[in-house]
Amino acid sequence: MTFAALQKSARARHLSILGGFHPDAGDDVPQACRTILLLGPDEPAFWPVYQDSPEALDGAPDPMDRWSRRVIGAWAETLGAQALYPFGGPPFLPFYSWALRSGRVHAAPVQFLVHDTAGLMVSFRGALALQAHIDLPDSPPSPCQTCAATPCVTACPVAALTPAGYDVPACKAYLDTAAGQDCLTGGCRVRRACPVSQGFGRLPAQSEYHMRQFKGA
Ligand code: B12
Ligand code: SF4
Ligand code: SF4
Repeated sequence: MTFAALQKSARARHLSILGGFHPDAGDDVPQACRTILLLGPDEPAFWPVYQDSPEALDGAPDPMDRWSRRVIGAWAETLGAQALYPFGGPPFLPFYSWALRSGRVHAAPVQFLVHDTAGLMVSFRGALALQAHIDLPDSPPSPCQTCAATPCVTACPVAALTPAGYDVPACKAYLDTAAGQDCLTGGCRVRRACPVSQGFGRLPAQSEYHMRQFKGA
């Protein structure tokens, strides 16, 4: 089983392997796991396919998390792997730390995660814990190294998300205002300001789904 073959299988499920790592004793991963692969939506193909799924149409809560359990869970079974999810807590599995371990994802100046192709729009639907050692491609450097303008630092209209931290109540309060409808329906302006995010193909409707979930949380 090669990384390329697994990436092809991920894409067939409208997912993408955004990074991976070979765990050591310090990583909080399942026993006997030799490779962790982090899975995110394959953009822009993911959203229209998800919208036609039974989970998106049945009106029950947490449709995207249920979609993830079904699709990633079934794939893991065929691989003899364990499926792991970023939701379902607390306690939560340490996806933020795992993302950093992959070397494909870095902490942006505003602390959110930034990926070499997804930018600040990076997000995870789950992970596969495999017993096999899968050779992983080399990781490119962080895009922040060559981003002189750092637009993420000043993009939040109410300075709720800056290098000083994330003021969640201030962010949510802004989402309730008329001016905040742009963040609510189009996605966080900080995440959108990143030039790497802009080339990723995340659809505004998908951002709106997540922003409404976040606002209601
Ligand atoms: C709780 C949580 C939140 C909380 C608190 C965030 C926080 N301060 O940590 C709230 C509700 C505020 C939140 C909001 C959002 N979150 Co959130 N969140 C989580 C969640 C479920 C658990 C985090 C956790 O406690 N992990 C357990 C600890 C023990 O392990 P760890 O994560 O490795 O711990 C590290 C982090 O906590 C990190 N850390 C410490 N302080 C901070 C502060 C910030 C701002 C961040 C990002 C990280 C961070 O340091 C720890 C050690 O390395 C993770 C998924 C996960 N399972 O990790 C997503 C996750 C971090 N969130 C994510 C996302 C997408 C969002 C939203 C953008 C959702 C949306 N609307 O689309 C929003 C932000 C709204 C916006 N402005 O756009 C993504 C990452 C996105 C990114 N590019 O960074 C994750 C990985 C979920 C996913 N499925 O991909 N989230
Ligand atoms: S805007 Fe620039 S500094 Fe900010 S996360 Fe994106 S690449 Fe990094
Ligand atoms: S969603 Fe809007 S208010 Fe909240 S952190 Fe992002 S830019 Fe700021």
